[in-house]
Amino acid sequence: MPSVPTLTPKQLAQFRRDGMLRLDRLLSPEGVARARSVVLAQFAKLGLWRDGAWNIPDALPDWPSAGIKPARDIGHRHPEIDALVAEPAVMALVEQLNGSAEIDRTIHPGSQVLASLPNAGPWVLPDSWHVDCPRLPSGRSPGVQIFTFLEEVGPRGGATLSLAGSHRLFDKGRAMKTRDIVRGLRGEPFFARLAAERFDLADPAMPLPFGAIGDVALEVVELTGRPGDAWLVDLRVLHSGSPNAARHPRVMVTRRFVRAALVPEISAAYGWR
Ligand SMILES: O=C(O)CCC(=O)C(=O)O
Repeated sequence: MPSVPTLTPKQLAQFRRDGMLRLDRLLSPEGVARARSVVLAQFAKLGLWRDGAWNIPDALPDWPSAGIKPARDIGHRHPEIDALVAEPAVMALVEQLNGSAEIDRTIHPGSQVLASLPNAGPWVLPDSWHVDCPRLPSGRSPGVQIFTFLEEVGPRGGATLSLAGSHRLFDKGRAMKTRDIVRGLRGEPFFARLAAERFDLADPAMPLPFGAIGDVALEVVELTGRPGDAWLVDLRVLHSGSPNAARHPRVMVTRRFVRAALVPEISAAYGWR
């Protein structure tokens, strides 16, 4: 990956269709190493990282408990983590997807660590689909979210799940928050299947559900990857945490890049003054 990449027409078309795009080795190994050592130092204070290896207790949490609260146990405001998700390569792609360099820093000010201890019995689909920004009456995308990895996250390893294609649902010319979107989806057979059936999908070879609502193709995608890989995801895409059936913690970092020009519309959609 060049230091300041540009998305190809094929990648842009994929992003428009799926609302998400995976970029291998987007982030610098040095930046990843700095962020990883800060986070592992926090895990070490909790006794979960010792002598260069995970030290996982026998008694594990049960999903949906993650067994760790990143805000409390790791903290979100680490310059090394902020710097990782603001590397020039990231900012160049965010600008290309957002259509502007101006990022709002009030609604989602900084980066966030996403972490969970192994916590799965049978691996089941979560039922907490949500969006982090409302649908806007203009139909425009509020922005882009990056997800990246400080440890390798494989299938069923607690990755964030995203519903590819869901950014193209509900272009209804009105504001919709998560509650309205989920209510609107309830009668749809595909969504009812996601919400009601508690599949046991522990075998990573089993495909996750895919289907359609009207002419919008949808697929549940696990945002898996290795340190340095990243996913860029349209902020309209429905997503959720998922159980971690791996033997080690899931450690990811995310940041939401909200388009500054849309803050008035987002504020109005939330009903803020
Ligand atoms: O992967 C997770 O723990 C959930 C991430 C999420 O819901 C979010 O970024 O809004």
